[in-house]
Amino acid sequence: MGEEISLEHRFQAYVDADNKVEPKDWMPEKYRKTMIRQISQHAHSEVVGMLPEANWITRAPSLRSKLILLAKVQDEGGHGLYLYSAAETLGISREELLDDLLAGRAKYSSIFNYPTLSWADMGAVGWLVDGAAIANQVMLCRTSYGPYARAMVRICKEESFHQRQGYEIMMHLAAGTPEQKAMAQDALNRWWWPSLMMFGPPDDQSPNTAQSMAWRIKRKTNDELRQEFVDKTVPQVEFLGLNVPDSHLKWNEAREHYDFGPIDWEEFFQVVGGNGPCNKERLAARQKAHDDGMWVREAALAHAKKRAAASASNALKTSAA
Ligand code: FAQ
Repeated sequence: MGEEISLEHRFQAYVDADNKVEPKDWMPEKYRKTMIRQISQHAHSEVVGMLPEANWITRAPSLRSKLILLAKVQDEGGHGLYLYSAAETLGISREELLDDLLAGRAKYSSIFNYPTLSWADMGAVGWLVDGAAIANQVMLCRTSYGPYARAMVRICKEESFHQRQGYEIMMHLAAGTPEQKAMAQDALNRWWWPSLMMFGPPDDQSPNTAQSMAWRIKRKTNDELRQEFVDKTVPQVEFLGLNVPDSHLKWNEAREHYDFGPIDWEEFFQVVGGNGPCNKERLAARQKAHDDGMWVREAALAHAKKRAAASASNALKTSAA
């Protein structure tokens, strides 16, 4: 018991000195569980996050926009893979992580439970959702768990491309016909508040923030990041000639930040609890992809077994010779 406490003190001093924790280092069990929780939720978000956009690949308005959207969605699949691998370094298998997702035990970002109703939503998702993801993930490049921090560096570079892809769509629509501008405004209206919710509950209702800040998993709180996102994004809305759907939004000279209206946390908790507009559809799509891919997993395993048996028999022959 005393030894455990002194290990915990040493661990805290180690992260306080800004060192990275690596998979084989000693870590408190709660740190390991927190990292598995956060990294796997993040991986699930990337993979489920492919679905709202995949909806528009076949309906992209030009070959160029289709290619770019395809590349973006493919990047998200890649982010999911790095992140599942990072989670696996903590001693959990990919099968367990996926079982938790498909059984509804694991969370993924609330944002992906909203529908993508028009092409302008591809603009709003890239601009706002990836913009919010970057705000959160730039901080995570300095998170204390080494494999997660390193995965984040590449992911952030790709997210910057995604954010520009979205903003470019919004620029075209906002400078287009009155109907196109109205589409852009409608998408902004629907995605603004859910994007602010992505940062998680307010700090005083966030059970994990204090410990995660102490362990340098999180470097900024949910409210700090949300404020940064609003401050950065409002001028981008103004540049587009659109309006933020918030009558309380106002620059606060004294704080040097925008004040913004109350967030509907009841809606957030409903969506996180499984009752958002698309939760069931998203999980059903993941379950179908998992079932459809079963033969690939089985074939890969059978092939790996065959190769292992062949190399074992070759090794036997060599040692007998
Ligand atoms: N949705 O105590 P906290 C992307 C949960 S990637 C659902 O504040 P924490 C790329 C939270 O898990 C987007 N659940 O928790 C892309 C906790 O529940 P638990 C994903 C949420 O962990 C773009 C409970 O509420 N990014 O978008 C949400 O300290 C476009 C209490 O919350 C990441 O995952 C939410 N929004 O802070 C892909 C980044 N917020 O687990 C495709 C990594 C909170 O105790 C298209 N994650 N909850 O049962 C993080 O930075 C943190 O986990 C937070 C939450 C900030 C999300």
